[in-house]
Amino acid sequence: MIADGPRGLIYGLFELARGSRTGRYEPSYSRRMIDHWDNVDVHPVMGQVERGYSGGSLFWADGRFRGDLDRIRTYARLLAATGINAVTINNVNVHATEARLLTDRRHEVAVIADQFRRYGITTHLSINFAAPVLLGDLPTADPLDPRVRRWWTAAAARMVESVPDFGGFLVKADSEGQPGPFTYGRTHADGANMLAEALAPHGAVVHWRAFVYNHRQDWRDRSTDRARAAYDHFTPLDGQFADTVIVQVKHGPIDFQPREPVSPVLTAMPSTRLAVEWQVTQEYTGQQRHVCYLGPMWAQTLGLAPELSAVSNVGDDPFWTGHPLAQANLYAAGRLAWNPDPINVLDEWITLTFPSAPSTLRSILHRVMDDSWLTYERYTAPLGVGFMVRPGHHYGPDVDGYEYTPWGTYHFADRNGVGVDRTVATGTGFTAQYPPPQNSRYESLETCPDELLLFFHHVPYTHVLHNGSTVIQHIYDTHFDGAAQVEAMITTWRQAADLVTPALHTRITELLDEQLRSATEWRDQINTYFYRKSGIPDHLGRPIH
Ligand code: GCV
Repeated sequence: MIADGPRGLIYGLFELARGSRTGRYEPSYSRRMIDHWDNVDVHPVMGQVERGYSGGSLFWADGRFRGDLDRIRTYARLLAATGINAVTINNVNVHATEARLLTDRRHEVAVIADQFRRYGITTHLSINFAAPVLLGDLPTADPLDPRVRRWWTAAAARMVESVPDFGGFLVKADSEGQPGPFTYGRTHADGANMLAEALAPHGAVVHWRAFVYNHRQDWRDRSTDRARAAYDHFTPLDGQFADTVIVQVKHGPIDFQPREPVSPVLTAMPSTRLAVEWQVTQEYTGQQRHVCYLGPMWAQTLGLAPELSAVSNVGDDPFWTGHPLAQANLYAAGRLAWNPDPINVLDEWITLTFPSAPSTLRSILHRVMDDSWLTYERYTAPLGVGFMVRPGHHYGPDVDGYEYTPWGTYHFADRNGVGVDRTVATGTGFTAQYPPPQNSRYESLETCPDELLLFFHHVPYTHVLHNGSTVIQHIYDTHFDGAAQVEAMITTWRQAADLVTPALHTRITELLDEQLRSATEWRDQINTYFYRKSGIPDHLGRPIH
């Protein structure tokens, strides 16, 4: 039963980790980190947990430390059981109250770290790069200013007094309004190395995020491409980062969309320690109201970096993850970082979470979950174009929601065609960031994979895909199919009524109903939008509003 699923998961995994079944297990990734986006204060827009869909924070509520140590310990045990060995406890967007976790609120970090330590997990902290200024101590946060360097050295030393095995800092700098070294004309290597200098004597590290881009773009400026940004900012700095700096790179070049190519940064910085970042919390993949098992998507980046950081999907919800089946994503993140073989991960999760499941239940879960990522992809934004979500909260369809904003996530649909030209020949040149043979594979319409076509190319609606369909017909077909697949998930899940607890069955049934409502809305908005743009009817004559 999944209500005590975490318990089943924990016991089962301890057995696995001990190697009692098939011998010795060793992790493939050295550091396997979960990043919380938990706030201390309730943020007026983002709430207690930024992009959190599982209730409140395990650590803080309304500005106070919750002090529920039992729950934190149980959570630590659950994470250790999946193979996680590091946790960053607070949001990368570090606001004024959260900045004080580094200083006068560090005892809270210490208490949390005491719980994680019992399970071999080190505790890390997100910091605000301008903390010396924000906390009122200095007039500057210039990383080359000796006063600033002394400030960070002292802050790191005090943190280590409180948390002797302190893991280090996570930094989002010069990104989406967060401060950073650019303010002082310094590079990201200058900024990261300053923090590394403060932490290294204590054996602690800096995770420095590569998610740096201009979010004030003009759609007419076709030379600026958000997909290019991380590579353009970071690859010139390869070899300049200290040994204890880990540059943390989102798995795709833009922002956790359901389908993106693998970030080119992951293969372009051979002299830098890299971590790949996955978003376990389902911001763009159904917000834990939709079943969307992400193991197969993440598998695309396995082996490209020695470390993993995964954004948590856990909160104080009784099922931990809001949607009970989203536990599988948490499990997959830890498990794939331990052993990057995606084949049996979902099956393992089912075995460990439902230890006495009859084969009918196993088969039901597989039918509902196995292809759920592809199903989600079918009824949302087509062919890799991404970002057709409602602005702000990012749930549900709004094709033009971001099209006339400065965020740089355009699809460029007009009456002739759709997609972003990122070719060297006629577009932003992004394809050149890939090494051969991927660069030419993505550059050419002949070889670009269908599922990424609109990420790399602007094409007419009548463009013929490798599968023989046209772009417009593919849009109609996938959207009708995707919504129908959700209906089939509901029918399948009904058969589990007597095989799981009523509470679990009801929760999943309610969420599947919402998934169908939402998938239908996606289907109808996308199909109508592209029918009206293109004027080309569905050749099967299905209803388009
Ligand atoms: C924590 C996306 C999300 C933001 C998030 C950001 C990031 O843009 O919408 O909520 O901020 O990514 O990864 O820093």
